[in-house]
Amino acid sequence: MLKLYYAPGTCSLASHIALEEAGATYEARRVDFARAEQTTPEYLAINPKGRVPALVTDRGTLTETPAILAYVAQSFPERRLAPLDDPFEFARLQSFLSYLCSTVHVAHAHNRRGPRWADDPAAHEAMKAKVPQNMGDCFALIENRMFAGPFVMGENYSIADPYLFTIANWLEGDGVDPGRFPKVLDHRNRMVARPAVAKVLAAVQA
Ligand SMILES: N[C@@H](CCC(=O)N[C@@H](CS)C(=O)NCC(=O)O)C(=O)O
Repeated sequence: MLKLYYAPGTCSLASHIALEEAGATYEARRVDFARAEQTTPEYLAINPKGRVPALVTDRGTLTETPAILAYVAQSFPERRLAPLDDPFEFARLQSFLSYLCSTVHVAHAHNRRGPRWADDPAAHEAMKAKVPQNMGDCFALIENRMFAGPFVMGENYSIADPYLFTIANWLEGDGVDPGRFPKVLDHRNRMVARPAVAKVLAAVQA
C-alpha cells in the first residue's frame, strides 16, 4: 500500500489531496516537525533530504512534489488528473508544477528557512523582508498570465489544482493579501468545497 509522509501546513498537502482525488488506497503518516522528526535517523532512512512529502511505493520511495503528483496521475489514469495522452499539454502542466516547486515555494521558504542560505541573522531578516514582494510578484504572474480557469490548466481539474491550492494557502502568512488575486482566491474557495479536499483538511488538522 502507498504510504505518504506528511506534515500539516506544508507542501505535502498537494500530494495528500491528489491521492484522495485519485481514489488511491494509502496510509498517511504524520511527521512531527515540532519534534524535528524530519531530522531523525529513522526519517532520514526514508527520505535523506529530511523533508516532506515522501511517498513510499512498492517500487521505492518518491520525493519532490511534482514527481509525486505526476506519479499519482499516471497510476490512476481513469481519474484524468493530467492530460496523459498529449505530450504538449502534459509539458505545460509540468511547467506549472515546476514553477510552483522551484520558484514560488523557494520564495516562500525565505520567510522561515533563511538559515539554509545564510548564517548572519541580519541576512535572515533581509530575506524575510523580501518575501511579500516576491510572493506577490509570483502570484501576480499566476493570476494574470498562467491561471487558465476555471481550473489551473483550463476546463479540466488536474494535479496542478491541489498544488496551487496548497501554496495559495500560504499567502496571508507571507504577508500578501490574497484579495489582490481574485481568480486564485476564487479557486482556493472552490477547492475547499471539494469533498476530497475537505476530507484531507479534516484529517490533517485532527
Ligand atoms: N522540493 C520539495 C520541497 C520539500 C520541502 O521543502 N518540504 C518542507 C515542507 S513545505 C519540509 O519538509 N521542510 C522541513 C525542513 O526544512 O526541515 C518538494 O516540492 O517536495
